[in-house]
Amino acid sequence: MKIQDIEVIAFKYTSRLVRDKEGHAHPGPEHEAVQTLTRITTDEGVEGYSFGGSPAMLEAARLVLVGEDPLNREKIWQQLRRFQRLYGPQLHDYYLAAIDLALWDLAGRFTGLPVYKLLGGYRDKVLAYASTMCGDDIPGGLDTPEHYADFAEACLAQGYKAFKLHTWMPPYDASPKRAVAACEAVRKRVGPDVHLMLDSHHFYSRTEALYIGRALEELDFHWFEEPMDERSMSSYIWLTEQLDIPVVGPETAGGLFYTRAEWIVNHASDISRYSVARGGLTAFIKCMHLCEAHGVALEVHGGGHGNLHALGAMGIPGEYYERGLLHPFYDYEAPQPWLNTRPDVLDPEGYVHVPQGPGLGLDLNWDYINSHRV
Ligand code: LLH
Ligand code: MG
Repeated sequence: MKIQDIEVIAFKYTSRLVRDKEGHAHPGPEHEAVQTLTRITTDEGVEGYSFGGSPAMLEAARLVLVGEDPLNREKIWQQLRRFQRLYGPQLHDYYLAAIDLALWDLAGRFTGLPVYKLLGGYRDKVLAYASTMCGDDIPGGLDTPEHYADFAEACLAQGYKAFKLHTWMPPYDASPKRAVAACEAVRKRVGPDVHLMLDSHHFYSRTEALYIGRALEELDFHWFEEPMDERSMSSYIWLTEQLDIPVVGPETAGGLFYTRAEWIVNHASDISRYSVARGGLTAFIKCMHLCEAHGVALEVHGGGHGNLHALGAMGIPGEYYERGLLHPFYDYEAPQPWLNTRPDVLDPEGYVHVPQGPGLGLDLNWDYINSHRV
């Protein structure tokens, strides 16, 4: 089997998410947005799909992919990784992820197996935590500590067993005291037994992060995520040394799993963090094994089909699926029009289930996609 082509399909949809001046998402008025889908085709008629990807990546991707056996994922990944040196932004880690995930999808469709079984299945469901959007000033939204507590209560009633606050970030008042007040209100409301996590403003100073971390220890929080600029690994070494609460990271730092290796050997965090969005499943597996070899847990960043399959194949914790981002005024459960079924339906016990269809299990609504192409 040989790859014939790779293309990017772009289509319009109506979004209710708006970005503030620092790029964080909040509920807002309806507007038009564009979603992309990467497609890889072969001479045997087998195809693979993944969300994401950009026309910018196609020139370099075609040089590597066309004529290659699509099952040679490692060979293709290594070539794309080397190409990143010269092609830079055209082969961003996110685009590598789209290509690699489409190849995994293709392999799954070819064999008739869900991707997590191809990887080596470990579990077919995983507990989800409710992950909030960042704080805002929308009355009754995520505008006060008490409203965070109201929302946590609503999420637990829906079945979630754990809740992660993203507290306020600029342009809103991101003072450490305000972040702690929201955490206090939520802990008071949900009682002592619920796992709570904080993902705060990502640019606190060392002393501000230490102040918040110590408060979270008092409140028996489960982990503390990305409170400082991750480009300063020494700040995280400093913080992790002083806190008992597990510090989680790095999440957004570049450098794929190589950076996670550096953080592990330098004791910069207690729990590592990775997403298939950073170089794809082929890169994710390398990170997962790296963590396992060092006895370090790995918490997966973000959701979607690829991350669900990764969680299904992880024998190390990986305790939770991140479901969100959620907000009292945003209907996360509403169907995505380009899918017939969403991948991460929450069951009453608080689990999401790994898709069982072949490949990534994308249940694409082609009528919608084709009639909204741009
Ligand atoms: O800053 C944000 O908007 C969020 O932190 C976002 O990046 C979210 O994906 C996250 O951190 N989840 O864990
Ligand atoms: Mg985070």
